[in-house]
Amino acid sequence: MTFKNQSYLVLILLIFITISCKKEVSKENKTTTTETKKPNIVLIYTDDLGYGDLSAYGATEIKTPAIDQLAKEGILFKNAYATAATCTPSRYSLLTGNYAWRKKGTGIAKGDEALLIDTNRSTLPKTLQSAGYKTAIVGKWHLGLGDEKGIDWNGKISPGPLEIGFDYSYLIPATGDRVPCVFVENHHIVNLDPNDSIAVNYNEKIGDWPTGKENPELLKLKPSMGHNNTIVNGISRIGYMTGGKAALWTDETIPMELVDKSKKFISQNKEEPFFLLLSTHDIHVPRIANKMFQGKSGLGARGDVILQLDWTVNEIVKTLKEQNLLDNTIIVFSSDNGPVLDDGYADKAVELLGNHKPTAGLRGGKYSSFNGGTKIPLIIRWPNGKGKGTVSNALVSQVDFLTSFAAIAGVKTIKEDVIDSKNTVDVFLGDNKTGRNSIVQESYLGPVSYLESDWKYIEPNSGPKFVPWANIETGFQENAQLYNIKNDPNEQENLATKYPEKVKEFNDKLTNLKKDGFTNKHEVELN
Ligand SMILES: [Ca+2]
Repeated sequence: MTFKNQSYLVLILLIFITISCKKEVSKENKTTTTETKKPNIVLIYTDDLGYGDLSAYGATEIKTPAIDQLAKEGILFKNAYATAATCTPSRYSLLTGNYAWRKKGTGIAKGDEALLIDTNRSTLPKTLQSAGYKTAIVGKWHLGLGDEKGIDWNGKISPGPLEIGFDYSYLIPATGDRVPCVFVENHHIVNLDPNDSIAVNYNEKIGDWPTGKENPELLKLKPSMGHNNTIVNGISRIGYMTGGKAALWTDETIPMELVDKSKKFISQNKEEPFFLLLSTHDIHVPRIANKMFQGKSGLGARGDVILQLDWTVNEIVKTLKEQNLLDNTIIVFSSDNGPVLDDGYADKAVELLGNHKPTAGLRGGKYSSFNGGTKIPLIIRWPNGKGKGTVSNALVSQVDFLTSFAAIAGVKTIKEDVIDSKNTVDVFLGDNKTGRNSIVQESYLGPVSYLESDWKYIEPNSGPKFVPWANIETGFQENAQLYNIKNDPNEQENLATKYPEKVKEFNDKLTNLKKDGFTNKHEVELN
C-alpha cells in the first residue's frame, strides 16, 4: 500500500471516529460542545514483560483479564518486536524513530546519566505536539536527565522530557532499582523538603544511610547480585543517596501513584487530543507488589506484579470509559524487551515459576540476541472496533510508532533525522498482513541480529555465552548463525554452513543498515 492510500484510509478512519464521537456526545449530553477531531493515543509501555507472560498470548498459569479484554476488542500482534533487548535503547527508539545504536552511549543508562535524546531532534511527542496534541509521560524514564554538568536534584532538573516534546511528566527518573527513589514532576522532585537536600552518587557512598552490603539484616528483599548500595524502603538499590526523606517513594504504591497521575492527565485534557505514554514500573525489579496482589498469583512476586500490571490496564480503560473517551482513543499495549527471572534480587522468580513460560518457549530473554530478547506482546485497540478480536502475524516494530502515530495525527512530513521509522498504519490496522521487510535487533552488546521474512541472522560476536548476571543465553557465538524462524521459531538449528550465500547477503544488509544513519538522509512524505 502506498503512503497516499494509507493516508486515505487514515482519513476515513478519522472521519468515522469523529462522527461516532459526535453522536456519542450528543446522545450523552446535548449541551456539550466537545468535538474531538483526532483520536487520543494511550500507549501503555510495560517493562520486561515477556511474550508468554499474558493469558492473551497463551499463558495458562496466570490470568490477565484486563489485557486479554484489550485483545478481544483489538488486534493482537504475534510477530511484534521492540528494537532492543534492554530498556534504554528500546525507549530511545520508540521516542526518536531511530534505532538506538545509531547514537553512541544509548546502552543501559546509568542512574545519573545526562539526557540521551538531543533536544533539537524529532521525537514522537514533539511530532504529536505539532499536530495539536497534549503530551505526557507518566512512569519510568531511564533516558537520562540534565546536561553533561550533572543533574541538579535539588533545583531545576533539565533538560528532560519537557525539552523533547512532553507537556507534562511524572517520572521514575531511572528505574525502580536505582537511586534516587523519588518522583520527578516536570522539572522538580515531588515533596522535596528544602531543609533536607538530596544527594546522589554512583561512585561512592555518601551520607550515613545504611547499605545492603553493610546492613543486610535491614532488608526485606535481599539482592542476588549487585543491588547492594543504599537501602530505601527495606530494599537496597544500585547507587548511593542520602537526604530528601519526605520525597521517597513507597514501592508498594508506585502503580497507584502512576495510575492516579495518568487519570488526572486524561481528565484534564479530555477536551483536546492527547498522547499519554504510561511507562509502568511493572514488571521490572524490585518486584514488590501492593498488598492487593501479594501472594495472589501463586507464582511469587513476579506473578503478583503481572496481576498488578493487569490492574493498571483495567484502571486506565475504566477511566477512559468513565470520561466517555473510549470511542475516540487508540490504546496500545506493549513491552520494552523480553523477560528475565532473577534480575538481581532474590525474589524467588526462578523457584516459584512452576509451569509458567515467560518467553513462551522463545530462546534467550532480556539482554539476548535471540528472539526472547525482543519479541514482545503488542495489542492495539482501535476506537471504532477495527480488527476487533483478530490476530496479526505481520512483522512489526515499535520503531514505527513515531511515523505511524504522526500519520494518524495528520502530520504531513517527518524530518530527515527520523531514519528508521516507517508509516505502517495499514499494518497496525490489520489491513496489511505482511508488515516490515526486515528489522535489526539490538542485544545488550549492540545491534547483532538481522531478521528478514522467515530468516534470522546473528553476526559473529565474541561476547559471553550467558548474560553474566542472569541465567540467560546471549546468543553470541564466534561463528555466524542463521535460523529459519518460521520452521524453527526457537532458534535451535543453525543453518549458516548450509546457506553461506544467505549469510553473506544478510551480513551485507546488516552492515549497510548500520551505515544508513550517516549517509541516507531523507524526508518521508506522509500525505
Ligand atoms: Ca525493560
